[in-house]
Amino acid sequence: MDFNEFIKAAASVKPSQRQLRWFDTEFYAFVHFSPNTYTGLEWGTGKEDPAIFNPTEFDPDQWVEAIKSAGMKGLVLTAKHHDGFCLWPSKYTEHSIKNSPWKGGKGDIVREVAEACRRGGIQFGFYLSPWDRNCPLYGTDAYNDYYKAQLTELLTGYGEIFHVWFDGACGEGPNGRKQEYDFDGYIELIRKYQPSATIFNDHGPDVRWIGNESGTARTAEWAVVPHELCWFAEPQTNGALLPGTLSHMYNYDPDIGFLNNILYSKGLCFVGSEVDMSIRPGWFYHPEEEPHSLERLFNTYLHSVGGNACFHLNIPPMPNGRFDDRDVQRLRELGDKLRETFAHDLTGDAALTEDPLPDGDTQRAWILRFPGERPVHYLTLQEDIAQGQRVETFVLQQRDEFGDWQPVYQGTTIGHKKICPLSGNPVQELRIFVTSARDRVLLRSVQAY
Ligand code: FUL
Repeated sequence: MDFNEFIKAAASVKPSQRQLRWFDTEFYAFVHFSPNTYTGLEWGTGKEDPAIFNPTEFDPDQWVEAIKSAGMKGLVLTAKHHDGFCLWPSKYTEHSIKNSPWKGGKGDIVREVAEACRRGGIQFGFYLSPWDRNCPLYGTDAYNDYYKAQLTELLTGYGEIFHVWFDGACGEGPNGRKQEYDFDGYIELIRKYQPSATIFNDHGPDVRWIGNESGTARTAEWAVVPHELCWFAEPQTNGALLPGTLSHMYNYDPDIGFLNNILYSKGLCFVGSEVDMSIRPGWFYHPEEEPHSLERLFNTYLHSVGGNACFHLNIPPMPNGRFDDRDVQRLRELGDKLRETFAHDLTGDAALTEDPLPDGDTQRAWILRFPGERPVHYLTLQEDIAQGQRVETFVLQQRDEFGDWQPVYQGTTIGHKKICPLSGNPVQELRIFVTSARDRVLLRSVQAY
């Protein structure tokens, strides 16, 4: 295999249907709710008394309404966090809401949230923490069976699931033992019962962790990554171009997917990244905390959804089971800001024509011409990633007073979506110049706001 063949193979690593649907979801909510909501902890001990869990004003419709007001299209609930407490009446443990005072032990939070999502027209998913500080089986093979039995309850009893979230957290259980997780077995079960659900994990198979919880995305974000990082995903290329071994790589490395790394990878796979962050400092509710500023959340949106990733934003309910009014207000403000910014696409009456270049494959350029001058604050580009992710670098240009093209934005990757902030000064023509790519560049859309 020569260099060109290798790069073309990398450029045609493709997402599955479920990954394409996940990318189009773009922005969805996380909800962290457990005994921690009542104790103020972030990681429960597993010894909490179920009697403390009593959300007397629980109102999942209020959650769904607030989530929708921000423009989010799904909700992922902590069905079980590290403390092992189940928000549904699992047959396999007593450590659940069935021993709480809420609804006399007859309630099911997972069911009510799933139904509220369906009523509200958003997708539902769950987080089932593999780390369990309550289950006495933890640290033995029998725990994997316990975990799979719980997974099966959630996969078969609550309708369609869009996203299943696992983290890699693996601490000690109640007996001081650590667990070897049977992720292959968990994944097999999810594929069996919910084949269209995407699976999040540090190492794939479908979606990977961006590498931090502060909402920081990379300048260049690749969804085509070494199998050495995402070993639960299927490799789609066969062998490395260069001898040697890929250096150790983890989710928080800055250059995942870069050329200098992938040349040493024995197989590349498609795994997009998720930016997960809480609206407040903690994942669980702490009354003294305030929601992050509108500006910070809006910027995180621009860098995640607009940076070839999805944005998974957590909102923690209060002990009474409702979202805090401060969070509800911030979500509404964020939604208003996003609607105001991206409501009116200016390309409706514009012409997009190709500006032929000698290479014409890995370098392509288009000119976007408006009938008159338009104030463009954001230009949004999408690659047709169903065919693979290809663009390495691009530049946006505007004509100067002599009619020559001058750069106004320098970009790296595009992928599912790139949102490029511009000055907002009136402009009649913009040139999109892809300066390097791994194979023929295919755009899915160009929009201006
Ligand atoms: C991590 C957990 O340890 C945190 O408590 C939180 O749930 C975060 C989203 O994932 O792995």
